Amino acid sequence: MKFGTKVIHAGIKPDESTGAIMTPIFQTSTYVQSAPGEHKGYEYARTQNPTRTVLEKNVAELENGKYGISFGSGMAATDTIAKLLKPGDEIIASNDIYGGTYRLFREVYGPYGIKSKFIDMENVADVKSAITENTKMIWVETPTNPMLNIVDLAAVGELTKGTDMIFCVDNTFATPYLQRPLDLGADLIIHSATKYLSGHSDVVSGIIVCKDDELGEQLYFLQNAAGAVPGPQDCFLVLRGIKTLAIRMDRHGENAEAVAKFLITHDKVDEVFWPGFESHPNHEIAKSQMLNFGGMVSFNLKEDTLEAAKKILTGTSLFALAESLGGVESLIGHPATMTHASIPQEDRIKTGCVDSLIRLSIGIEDEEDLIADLKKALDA
Ligand code: P1T
Repeated sequence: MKFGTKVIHAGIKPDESTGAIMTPIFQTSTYVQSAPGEHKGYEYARTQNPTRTVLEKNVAELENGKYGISFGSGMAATDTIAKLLKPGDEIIASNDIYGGTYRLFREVYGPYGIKSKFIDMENVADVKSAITENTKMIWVETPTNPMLNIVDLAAVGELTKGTDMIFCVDNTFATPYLQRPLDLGADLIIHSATKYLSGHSDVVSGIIVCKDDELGEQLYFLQNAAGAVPGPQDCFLVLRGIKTLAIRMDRHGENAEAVAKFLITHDKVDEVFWPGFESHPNHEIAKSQMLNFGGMVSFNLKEDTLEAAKKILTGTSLFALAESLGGVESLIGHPATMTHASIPQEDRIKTGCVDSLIRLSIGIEDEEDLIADLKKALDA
């Protein structure tokens, strides 16, 4: 099955009892047993839920994985992965990363004795030299949030192959339509399904995918033991969103290209961060590991002040000022004060996340309207 067919059919069958073509929302907390321990594979809804099972199978197939383990948010998925580690273990993560992931590793797991090192991963030699005998996890975001740097997944896969390090990729920005990290050597994929997978800004959800039996078993154990599971209605919404993932990502990518090419011509704009530009430091790697360059574009202003950024952030009409990304509607955000405020200013600025940096989640509206909206805000 090709990808555009898989999003609609993988892991999904009409409901056996009614023929309903859409996966029913099994809004139940428990299941009746015919005798103690005799049941239909479902005992208690923290442990299993049929709507959730379909979502987990579907996303596992989209990522070319074997196991899908879903959660109530992307952060709950990340938290579950961190629970695979023990005191003394070390995580090496991209220094340009979603602020909440940074906060979780540093502020929640740091006090439990799990160290995290945040490094620039654009050059994989730097990842190699950061590895110590305590390194147990390499955590990659690519494209990164918010600078849209690209990390060479196959090269990191070579580094971790045959070692006890877990190579985890946050594939939220790319989605399995654009990039499939398990094929390039990753052990785990995590998604904030809140974003492109669901695609309509109406649900908070997360999922992990892996191929390895032992990791799959450990993660299902943690999902049930710690219980940060998604509700069935949220699973239904993510499943429904995924059906249009391929066509949405094509349009997000085309619109992002048009917006990036417009921004680069504007006098007030200093740099535009979009992996599709030939001048992007890892453009060739992006081209080789992604189908298109995704729907995110960041840019900074020649006048690098919060005040200058605020004028743009409050000057658009179609682009709504809001956290999050990956929905059909376009959003404009200010990483320094919004999504990345939990990263200390000094560390943030080093990665390029300066006060005038503006992040756009490009929706699937008509590109002319998006460009006109940005032009109006920039010209004002
Ligand atoms: O919000 P939640 O579903 O818990 O997902 C967390 C998360 C994980 N990984 C990446 C790459 C993310 O971007 C996020 C959430 N990000 C935002 C809310 C944001 O606006 O960047």
